[in-house]
Amino acid sequence: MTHGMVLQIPGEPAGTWYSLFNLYFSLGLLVGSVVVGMLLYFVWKYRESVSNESDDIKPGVVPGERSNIKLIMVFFGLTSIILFTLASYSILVTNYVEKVPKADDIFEVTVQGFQWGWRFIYPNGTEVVGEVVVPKDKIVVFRITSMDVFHKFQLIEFRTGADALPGAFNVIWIKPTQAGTYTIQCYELCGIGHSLMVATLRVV
Ligand SMILES: [Cu+2]
Repeated sequence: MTHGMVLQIPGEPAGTWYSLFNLYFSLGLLVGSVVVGMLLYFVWKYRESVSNESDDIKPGVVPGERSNIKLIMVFFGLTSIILFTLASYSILVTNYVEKVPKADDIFEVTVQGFQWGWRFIYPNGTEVVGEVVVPKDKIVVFRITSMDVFHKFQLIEFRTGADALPGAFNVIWIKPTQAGTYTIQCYELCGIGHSLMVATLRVV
């Protein structure tokens, strides 16, 4: 949920996804600032009026021995560190999101997608279509399948979801930390009623 520019994080794994986004954003901002800063500096430094008088750079002439191996190695090193950081953290986050965390008290709901709606089956056997109610501050697991064609079960605000396939179960998890009402939507074109294939996730 966004209210203006303030982002409300409803729980996990959305919080962790945002931390990954923030890492990419900060490092991208850093690299972008350096590149644009250097670009502007060189545009100023090697502008025509100066280079004609005091510098050996001439338009259309390749300069001679001007490479600075130390500077090149510094930039190579910094680039490697940045790329290694992004790659490692991306792998950690992906593994974290894909694996249900260990917990004593897991709330598990079975999800059946059908043309065109979502049916939820609670641990005690109760079946409800269109709305699922789950507890706050607990690991909630969704076992997702389909009764007909391919669908995709997506918890939009929680930034997670999985394909709903007939004859198979896909498992996702969330840990809500904010009570509220959230949107479930089918994310795979599944027929004429696809856009109406919404449901509500209520965290209490
Ligand atoms: Cu669908």
